[in-house]
Amino acid sequence: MVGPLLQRVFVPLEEKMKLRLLPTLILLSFACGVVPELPAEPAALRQELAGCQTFVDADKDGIDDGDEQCLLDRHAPVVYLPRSLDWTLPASVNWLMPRVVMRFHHSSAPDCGVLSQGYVNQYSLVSQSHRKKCWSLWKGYHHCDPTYYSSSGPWNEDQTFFLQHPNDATHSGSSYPSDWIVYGHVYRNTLGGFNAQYWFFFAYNDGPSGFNHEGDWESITVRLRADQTVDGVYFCQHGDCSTFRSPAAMSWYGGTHPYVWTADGTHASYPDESSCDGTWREGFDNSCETVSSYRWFTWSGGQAGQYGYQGGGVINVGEKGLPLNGQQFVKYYARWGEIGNSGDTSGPRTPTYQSTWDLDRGSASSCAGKCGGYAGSCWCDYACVSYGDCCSDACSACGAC
Ligand SMILES: [Ca+2]
Ligand SMILES: [Ca+2]
Ligand SMILES: [Ca+2]
Ligand SMILES: [Ca+2]
Repeated sequence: MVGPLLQRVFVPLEEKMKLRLLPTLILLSFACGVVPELPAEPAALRQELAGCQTFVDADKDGIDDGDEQCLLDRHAPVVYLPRSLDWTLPASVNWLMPRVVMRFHHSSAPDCGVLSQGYVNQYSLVSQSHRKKCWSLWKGYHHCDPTYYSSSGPWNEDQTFFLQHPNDATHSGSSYPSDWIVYGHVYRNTLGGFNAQYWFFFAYNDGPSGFNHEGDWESITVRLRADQTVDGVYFCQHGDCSTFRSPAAMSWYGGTHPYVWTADGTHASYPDESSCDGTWREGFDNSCETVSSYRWFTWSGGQAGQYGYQGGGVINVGEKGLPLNGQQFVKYYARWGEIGNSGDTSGPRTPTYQSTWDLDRGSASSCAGKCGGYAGSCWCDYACVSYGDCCSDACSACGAC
């Protein structure tokens, strides 16, 4: 007779899935109308975010969506804007879309119009398809296979959708701070804690040496340990997030909100004014300013009578393919501005398709976002305890102990 452990080794993966899904299906059939229970989170988080939980996890990352929003609000930055230097103000996706057109870039053939002004929105942005262009002696330029989609790959630099501003008036962004939205992203990190990521959106990047492009996404990421204390903050410049500061080596507002200095025109994020002013990245220029009335309080109600601007709040956009709060734009696969002569002068792609999105993300062998299932090399369901093939964090992340 073969022992249970040995048997398991020879069960094909599909069979395992069936065996493991059966109890879940039975459980679900009894649980109709009952709010599903979320995986256990560290006790410290539960205490600190008491009253936040909604018992909903629509972006399926194993973190209560209410807790995600509370974390985002708790660590939302105060941003020093260089207002006396920079004419390119922040904006939001919803502010930009009605002002632009969508086109399709064919590298060796004339571009095509896709959506006229007034027709670009959260849904149309991610539901377009367009065919490649070919050339032949008898047909000239004509559409041919394959078809490209605005919400999925594969990525092709030479055949892609992009948004285009009809004129330069939109480049200045919005002069109403209520239009300045910060896009939030919370996920499990390699420390067994959470990363709270903040994306700033500007209509235009007016960089040194002519590195200009339409559409500009910049970010910071607050890295939390498993006990929810702050490990540090990544300040990113044009996708380079190698500037990491421990809590003691940076400035805080109200104890939990990091101060960020935004560079003139490029909107890169710095931990202080001097590192911004003294870097080659900004042309060794006076690129940042520390003026209290130029502070952008990014979270709802953050300004609270202080000098500065009250922004439009932090919206949790969810995970790749699973948007929250109607932010379908996170599925948009292509570019936010006109195609330039190089990657540095083309509009950037959506944050979900930039490497920063997965900065310090828990690895595939982690149960982060995989509770009840298979994580690539180990399991995150309750059965893994008896089978002895749990991921190392199955207990802490999913309560499979
Ligand atoms: Ca979630
Ligand atoms: Ca999330
Ligand atoms: Ca930039
Ligand atoms: Ca300065």
